[in-house]
Amino acid sequence: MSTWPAGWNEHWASIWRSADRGLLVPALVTRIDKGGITVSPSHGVEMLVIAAKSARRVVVGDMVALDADAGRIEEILDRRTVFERRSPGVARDQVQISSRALAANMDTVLILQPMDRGVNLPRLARELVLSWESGAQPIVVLTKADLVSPQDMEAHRQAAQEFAPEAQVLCVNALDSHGLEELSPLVGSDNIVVLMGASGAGKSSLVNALAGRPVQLTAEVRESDRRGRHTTTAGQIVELRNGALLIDTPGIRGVGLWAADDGFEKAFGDLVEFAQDCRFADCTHTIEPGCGLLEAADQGLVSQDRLSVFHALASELDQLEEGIEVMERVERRERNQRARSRVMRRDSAAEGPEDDDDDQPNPS
Ligand SMILES: Nc1nc2c(ncn2[C@@H]2O[C@H](COP(=O)(O)OP(=O)(O)OP(=O)(O)O)[C@@H](O)[C@H]2O)c(=O)[nH]1
Ligand SMILES: [Mg+2]
Ligand SMILES: [Zn+2]
Repeated sequence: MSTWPAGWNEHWASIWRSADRGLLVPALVTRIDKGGITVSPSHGVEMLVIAAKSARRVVVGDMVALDADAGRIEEILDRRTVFERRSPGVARDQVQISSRALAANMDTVLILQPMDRGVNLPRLARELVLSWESGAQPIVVLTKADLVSPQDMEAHRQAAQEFAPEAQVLCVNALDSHGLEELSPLVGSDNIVVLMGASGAGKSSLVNALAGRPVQLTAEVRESDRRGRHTTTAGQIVELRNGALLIDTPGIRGVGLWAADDGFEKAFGDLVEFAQDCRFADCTHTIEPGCGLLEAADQGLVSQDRLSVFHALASELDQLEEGIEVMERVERRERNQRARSRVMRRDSAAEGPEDDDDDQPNPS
């Protein structure tokens, strides 16, 4: 039995050596659910632990420093990559804006979309922006190939590829191992691979197919609206025989963008190139004459769908940025107010009648 957690390598070893962590031991976060945080300090060993306040925002895939006796995570080691989205449940116009990490340290993000419902291109674009921003390599996996005709499959593949010019797009049938010929080699040993996608997209089915055995629960999607049932409720790592680590995630409904300048530029790299031909430096690519992007669309080099998703996501990112600025202003003001009122209290205490410092015996 190895004394290191799965996924441990020279990268982590050198981070570990860079500080004195005393008796703490490294561990991999393998599962997070309502019951708590599960970590693995070495292959085959799992323990339920809590997290110190500073390590509260731990996610599956994190490498941590563990106080094994106390059963407490003391530190999250610097993440190599992290998939973050905007925190759900916060109205868009509200001042409070925050992000939520879903997984860390993965090399690859598999973005799953089922073909039987038709590929949701706006959603795919969001998932690509966040994946590129995470620092990991995205691969688009269109699932349920057995439920569509070969012609439809090819059409879906092409549409997805237009939205993912820099990523590989694969079609799979997770219920038949033949459907995985293209994908399996991409899930190599020493790789950490996270599966993202809506509930019912087939994430757990694909984990089972890649593992070659049923390790994750799966469930039928509802007939009425074709929605998934949120069968997977926790982020969870599954280790494959070749040593690859798969992170199965609960299906997420909305994919709110989080600050993602680099991710956006990467996801829309082809359009950014056309935009370099725009006559005006501040072109909004909507009505301007001499707009490189609109010209490309006219020539059929960019589809109208993609152009409108580009505009929608760009303005969402702008709004997000404005919102964050407003929030920071408000926070700064509140901080200043609190500091001022502390000073006032101190001043009035210093001047107040109950101040009888003079009567104290002089310590010197
Ligand atoms: N025909 C067919 N059905 C599939 C395929 N992949 C998944 N399914 C079915 O789709 C349903 C949902 O699959 P799951 O793997 O549970 O989906 P999930 O993405 O893990 O969903 P959540 O855990 O709710 O987020 C199940 O009934 C699967 O059997 C596929 O490639 N072909
Ligand atoms: Mg699942
Ligand atoms: Zn333009």
